[in-house]
Amino acid sequence: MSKRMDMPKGSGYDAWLHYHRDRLIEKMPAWCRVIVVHDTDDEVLQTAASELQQGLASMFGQQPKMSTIPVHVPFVALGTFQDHSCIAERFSAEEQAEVSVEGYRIRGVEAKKLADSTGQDHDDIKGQCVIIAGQTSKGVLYGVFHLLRYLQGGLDGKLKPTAKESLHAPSLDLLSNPANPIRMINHWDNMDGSVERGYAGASIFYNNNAFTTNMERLRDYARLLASVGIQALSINNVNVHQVETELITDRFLPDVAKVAAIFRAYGIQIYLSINYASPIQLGGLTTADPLDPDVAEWWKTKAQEVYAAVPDLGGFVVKADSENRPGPFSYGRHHADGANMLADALRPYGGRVIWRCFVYDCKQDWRDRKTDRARAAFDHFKPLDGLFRDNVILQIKNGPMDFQVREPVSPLFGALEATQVLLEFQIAQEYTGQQKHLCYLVPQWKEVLDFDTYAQGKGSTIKRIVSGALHSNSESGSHHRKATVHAGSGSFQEEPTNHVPKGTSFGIAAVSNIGADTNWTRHLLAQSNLYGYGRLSWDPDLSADEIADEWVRLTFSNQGKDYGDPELIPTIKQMLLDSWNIYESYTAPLGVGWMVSPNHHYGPDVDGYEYSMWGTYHFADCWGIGVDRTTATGTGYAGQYFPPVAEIYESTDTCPDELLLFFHHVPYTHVLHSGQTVIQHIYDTHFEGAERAAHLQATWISLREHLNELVYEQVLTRLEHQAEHAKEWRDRINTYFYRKSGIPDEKNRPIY
Ligand code: GCV
Repeated sequence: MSKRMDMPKGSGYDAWLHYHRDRLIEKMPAWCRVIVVHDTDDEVLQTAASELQQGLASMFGQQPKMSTIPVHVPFVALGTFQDHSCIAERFSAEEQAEVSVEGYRIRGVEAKKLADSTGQDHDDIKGQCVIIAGQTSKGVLYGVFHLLRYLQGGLDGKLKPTAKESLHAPSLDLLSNPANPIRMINHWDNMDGSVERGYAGASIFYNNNAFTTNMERLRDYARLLASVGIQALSINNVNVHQVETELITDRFLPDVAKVAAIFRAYGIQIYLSINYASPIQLGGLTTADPLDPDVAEWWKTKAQEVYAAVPDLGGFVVKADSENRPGPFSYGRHHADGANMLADALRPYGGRVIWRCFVYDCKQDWRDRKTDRARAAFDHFKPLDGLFRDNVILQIKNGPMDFQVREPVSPLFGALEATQVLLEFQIAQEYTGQQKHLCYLVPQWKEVLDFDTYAQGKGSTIKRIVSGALHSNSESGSHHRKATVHAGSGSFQEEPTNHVPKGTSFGIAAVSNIGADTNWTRHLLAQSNLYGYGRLSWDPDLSADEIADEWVRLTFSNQGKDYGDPELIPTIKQMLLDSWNIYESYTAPLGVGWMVSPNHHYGPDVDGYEYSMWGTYHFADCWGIGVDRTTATGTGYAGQYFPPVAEIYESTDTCPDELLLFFHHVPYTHVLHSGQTVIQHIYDTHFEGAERAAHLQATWISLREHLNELVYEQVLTRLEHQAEHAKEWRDRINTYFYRKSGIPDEKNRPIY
């Protein structure tokens, strides 16, 4: 059994896996007393058995026995259909076929039925048995975590807190398959121990330009991730600096291999972010030109070395030609040239290239009103559709800008018809309060996933695009590229790649929000975002409410004091559900974004980016505000969407209020669909937002007697800060727009 770090109760270290003893359950259910798992070398299956054993022991105060053969007492058995006949015989061929590679089935059976149906010698089993089955050991591991969630009372948010009835095994009968083949977390950790946009302490992977020796912490992290179905992890920042460039050399590969081993046991494949200019920096070449044969050869040799050290490395993540990082543009080449060259090097080992589409000109001239950063990803990558190798995946941020509290969905989704894509979210709250403010992001992610692009008619939602479902169903995914690429950019290869996206290299990635703080996320309630991201990437149909409900139950049930208060769970849940809207209301209005202090991105600074060269304007003057992104008079960005979405955004008559200023420049007196003017909306939302932030704090205080003191205190400190800071936001924004517009607040509230 793997060792875990011992942390005080209430520290938040165990997160949603605390498995507290439920005092309502007097004794362990019979079927939990023996775990049947066949003798196996499969590490992930061993992990699954060990997790189940530890979880049950912790919840019921009694250590289940392990058995490698079926026993004559009730039991819980786990294994794959293929390797475990005692498992396979519990499911029909059709039922087995319904389980996908990483999916699982859990079934409770009356022991009597078990005996009847098999005709085997089980007649003397009394009571119930539970079977956890998958096609692969990873599926079984996810099934184990599901069962443990169930026992903690949070099964998919659909159960009441653990009651005796829910322990009745035969009531269990479920199938669960992940919607997304890739469910990934990206770390922006640097080897000096810092984390780019990290708000929860130092890196858990590195310090002082070396790998951590604290493998227990990494293992505990792997558990958290696997428990919500994460199976891919990039372990270093996409901005690959000098030392990190050497991660793919002998200097660090033995360490990478050790980390890979920790995560492998939890079914998680690791990836490395690489420096596109490595052939120059490490190899002494004079160029990193993707079409230079020496460069291609250098990468082939490098891939051989890397895979000798870590044979199951997932592949490379690449940020190229973005924010001053090197890339193929320096050589007059396209991104398909760059990505394909790397893909060819990784192909013999089954490796993938995850190529980021966050490519834009960060040195924009404000006089040029046609250049628009929002257009950039589409303009760069749409013309390359169909030209990427089948082990290249394009990673696209959810919006066209950069993880703002509100922005539209990137129009590149759906526009790429013959290219595999990963959607990129940011769990780290870079622009959403930096884990000092409460901002449960699942509702925002749900809006993105449910957004209908109309790429192939109604129902072409983002969730169907990123899971690969839309491509599998469509003709468009199967035709090869014939179109000619426009843009005057050097040596474009016109050959089609014979690539047919089949749905295995699609999914979701997200920037991590964890660090070395004891509770992982600094703001304890921000753990809900990590949990929620995992659950949503497994099942995008879960609602934000269901996920919040699960997380709150798993985190706050049985904290030791809460039996008396039936309101605890719903109250904390409501705080989460309200929080994104609250944060949005006291920060940048109506989708305009970017009113934060430059560089560190925290706190109000309305003109912070207006007079910088990064191209993130709001164009506020004394008459109006907003960016004209229409095709008629603006940058043309609205035209990157499919109809009818393009038309909806094109006109102020149909553009949704919350995105009005993203798409249109309007006078302050413009009347919104809500009936308010833009200026009055700004005042109202900012006054209300600050009040609601204060209410979050008051609500938390009202729960005090029902919470563990450590938990109470750590969250309270954050909420106090948020309430104060929300006032600062309110005042800075309101005074700015009052002074710009000269229009007073209808309700005559104090604006300085
Ligand atoms: C890793 C934004 C962030 C950067 C980040 C970049 C990216 O610009 O502020 O810190 O760099 O996005 O996603 O590459």
